[in-house]
Amino acid sequence: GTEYDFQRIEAAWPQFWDEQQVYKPLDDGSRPRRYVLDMFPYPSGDLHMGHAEAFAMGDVVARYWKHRGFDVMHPIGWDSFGLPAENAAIKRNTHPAEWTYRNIDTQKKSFQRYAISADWTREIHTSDPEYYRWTQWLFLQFYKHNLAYRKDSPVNWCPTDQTVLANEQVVNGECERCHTPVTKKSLNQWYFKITDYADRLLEDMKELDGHWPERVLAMQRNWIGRSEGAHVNFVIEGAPAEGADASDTSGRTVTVFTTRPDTLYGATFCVVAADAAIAGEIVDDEHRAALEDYQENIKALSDIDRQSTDRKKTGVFLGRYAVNPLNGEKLPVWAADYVLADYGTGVIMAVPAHDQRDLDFARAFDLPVRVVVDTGEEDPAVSGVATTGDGQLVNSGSLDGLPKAEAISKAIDIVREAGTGERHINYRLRDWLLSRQRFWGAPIPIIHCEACGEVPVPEDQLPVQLPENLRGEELSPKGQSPLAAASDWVNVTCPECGGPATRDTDTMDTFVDSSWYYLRFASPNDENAPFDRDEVDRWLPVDQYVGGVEHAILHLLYSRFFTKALYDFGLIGFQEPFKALLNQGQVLNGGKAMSKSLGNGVDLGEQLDAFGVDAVRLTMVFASPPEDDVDWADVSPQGSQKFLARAWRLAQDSTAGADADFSAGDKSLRSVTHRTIADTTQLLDSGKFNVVIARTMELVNAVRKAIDSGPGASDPAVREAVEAVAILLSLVAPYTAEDMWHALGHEDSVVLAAWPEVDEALLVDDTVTAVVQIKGKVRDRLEVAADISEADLEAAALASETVQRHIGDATVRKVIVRAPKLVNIVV
Ligand code: ANZ
Ligand code: ZN
Repeated sequence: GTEYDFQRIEAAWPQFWDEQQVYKPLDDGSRPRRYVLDMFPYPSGDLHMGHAEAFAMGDVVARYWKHRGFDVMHPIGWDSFGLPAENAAIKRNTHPAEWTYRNIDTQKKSFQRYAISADWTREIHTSDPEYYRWTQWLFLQFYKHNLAYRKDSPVNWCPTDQTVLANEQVVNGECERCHTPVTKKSLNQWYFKITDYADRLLEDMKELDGHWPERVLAMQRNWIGRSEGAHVNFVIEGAPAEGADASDTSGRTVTVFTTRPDTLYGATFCVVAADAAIAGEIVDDEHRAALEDYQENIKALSDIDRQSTDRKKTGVFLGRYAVNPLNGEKLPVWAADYVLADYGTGVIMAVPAHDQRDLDFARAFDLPVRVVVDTGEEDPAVSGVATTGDGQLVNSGSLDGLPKAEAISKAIDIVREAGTGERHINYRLRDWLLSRQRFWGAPIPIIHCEACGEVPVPEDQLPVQLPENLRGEELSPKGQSPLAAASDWVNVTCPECGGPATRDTDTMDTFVDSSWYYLRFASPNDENAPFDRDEVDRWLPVDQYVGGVEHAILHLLYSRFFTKALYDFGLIGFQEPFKALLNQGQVLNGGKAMSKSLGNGVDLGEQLDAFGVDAVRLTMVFASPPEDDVDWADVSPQGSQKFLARAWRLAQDSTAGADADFSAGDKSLRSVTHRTIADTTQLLDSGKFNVVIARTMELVNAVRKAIDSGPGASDPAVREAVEAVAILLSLVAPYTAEDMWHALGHEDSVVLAAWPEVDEALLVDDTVTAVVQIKGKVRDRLEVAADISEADLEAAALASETVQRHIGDATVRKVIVRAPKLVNIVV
């Protein structure tokens, strides 16, 4: 065709790419391997602007590395278990699989139109029995290694979704999906013991430094929340000993976690979490009713509310006193909500002078405030502001005079020697609550037998398949898993004793599915194992992972935990799954995230219809650095389309044949081309994709100029430059680039084209701008060789049409030449 027609081009190449299997890795060891992975999509309906951006970024990397001679694996699959499918099925009286697999069909077509360089032969679905069989198998490995266990615990409960939520799924006290305020409920739940890995998860982040976004590392560090301090034992006088009858009065030893053992002399009361079992165990009879009232009142509060500094402090006295092991002082014991049951030991020593929360509490209940670190600031009892900085210890017996750090060490020594405490490192990280009372997930492969207890489903009986006959309302949660109602499915014989037994009816958090999928891509059809060790050794870890910052904590932390555990099980040979991480920005519209309620959504399909895939992709990449947001209101897909047409036209115009000798081409265009390749190579290596597009645009302008008013369309340098343009464009505009490549006479795909080699000699910046003055006025500027002779420069100046026009009829009296920068003509 003679006009740039994106519809024709989009129709022309997909079949060719398929036939040539251009996106399938060779996997023959002839090239070094690289693994590029986009966070796999949830099949929510159809591709949207967010996918379009994320996948455009990942594709730049995958395609670039391929040009650079790597054997690239760039797989794609579906995170296809999850609540939306189930809710849709309930509403439409169908099975979640129907909604899920229909969405996958639609979305896959869109992905293919969007021309991601994905190897579709490796496509996986986490909701396929062929996949979740191995999710279950992996669960059993965790179980066998004592990393999966059940316990009764207060859990976050969404009354609307009727399901348990992980802490992370509670956002500002609300269910992240339906925004219902979350309540607490005590349930027997499955957990993964991720806390065993807290230290390694933290420690190994060193390897990721510089390769992952700093803010993601910071978020993970914060989530793991390592605190150094001490455990110190206090005896609560008169309370029953642990496990003893309520009538026992021998005293209860409780342990507090403190990061400030130096302030032990400043403790003026103790606080237990009001909802911790211990509160009810130690309270005296007189105060029991008040405690129970209080417990009822705080039930609905989220941890965030409870710890909020603007909320008025509340609590109840328990009628007991705890003995400070350092000085024997008796401290009143309170129960309050600002102390959390599941952090540290759930009991604290309160030091109001040096901890703001304790100070607020002390002021609310008129408890004493005693300064033990003199920081030189105003007395907290007066100012209402706790002092937390360094200073000299006072009112602290043998600690007096020491600075904070030394006092911390010494206090720990003292309690350790007295047998009443020890150094302790505490983590904020909790074990991973993985069971869900929902249908559309991988069933937990455990059988409960009255005689044998928990019995793992024998591996040869995996997968434990979801029942296929449940529909609509039968799937709706009723406080227990919908699976519990499927009695045919639930009732089984015990694999150990053959007696009657029941299946576990919980399904796994879908984060379990996504914690190992990157391994499955190495051998997606393996029927004997979750993954083939040899393939995994060849391809993993992932060289470049691409996805949204919304997964900064959970998915990445869980995947890192899985990798470490599988390493410990001897199943893989590395401990970090993702060597490098790119968080692409969001696509906004009018400066705001697109949303239904704002009515500012942009439909990707409409954009693709109007401007073509390549123009949309190019716009995404050109708009900003990959990690920044793109505001669709500020960009111009029309402009991108025009640019693509201009670039495409160059390939139509260039007439030098495939056998052209580039070295014979026009030198100045050649140096622009080679400078562009050298610079864009560096820019790509450092992730500045938007600048690569800008440089490609400049190169296109230079070629146009060379064709129209330079050496002309047949110059080999023009062909060389157009080839470079096609290869650069193939990173973001695969259809246009392929069409250009073939217009240039190539028969293979541009996807497979080698990255152009830079001729260093052409990079030497050997032209300069010479200024031509007539009677002292600048009249022209000439691009000349840096080593031009005075005579040549004078001749070039006098030959300039502009200069001749200015000289007119006048006689040239004198020409002063200062090569290579200046020519001064005196007339
Ligand atoms: C006495 C003290 C004095 C404290 C002082 C701090 C400052 P991070 O750093 O977050 O680990 N704490 C311990 N367990 C708690 C719980 N379950 N709920 C609420 N607060 C709890 O915080 C550790 C500090 O938080 C601990 O050190 C404890 O107060 C409090 F000048 O002990 B500290
Ligand atoms: Zn049994």
